[in-house]
Amino acid sequence: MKRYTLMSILFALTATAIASLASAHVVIDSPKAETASSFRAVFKVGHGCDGLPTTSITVVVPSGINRIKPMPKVGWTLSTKSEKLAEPFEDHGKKVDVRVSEIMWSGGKLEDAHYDEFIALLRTPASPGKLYFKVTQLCEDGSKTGRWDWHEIPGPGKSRRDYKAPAAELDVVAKPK
Ligand SMILES: [Cu+2]
Repeated sequence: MKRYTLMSILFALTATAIASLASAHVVIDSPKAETASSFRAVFKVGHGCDGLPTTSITVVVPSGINRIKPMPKVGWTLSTKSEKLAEPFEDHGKKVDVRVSEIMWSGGKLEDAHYDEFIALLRTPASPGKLYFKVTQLCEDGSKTGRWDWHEIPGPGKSRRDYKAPAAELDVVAKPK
């Protein structure tokens, strides 16, 4: 009887672990940052596309983030897209009028059974609020392809948990004075 109860508990724990893995999606680790601060955004990739290995990760940088530097990754090709800023800003005494608007790591292979992280260092905006990074995950194995568009941004009164493919969220909170 005692043994049976323990088995039930173990089974329940395993079920919970699987459920939380399934909802892992692509998320930012510890997604809370202070305004006007440096933040190391770690995009956690918890699974492939229906069993297929991940071959590229593209992150759209939300407006409000004018400074972001992606970390190169061994085995992956790093590329970025930039756009002109409406309002230039100063950095280390120099005028900056472009920002990185998209980051892509491609050409690698992350098996569905494995886990990896894609990292960028960014400067958070001066005003608080939630930022959403749309992530596109492409998968390929031979002739089979798959994709996840982590693009959904919660509407009023909803949270990312209400969506099947939510965008990666970063909560920017006011820096304590
Ligand atoms: Cu998931």
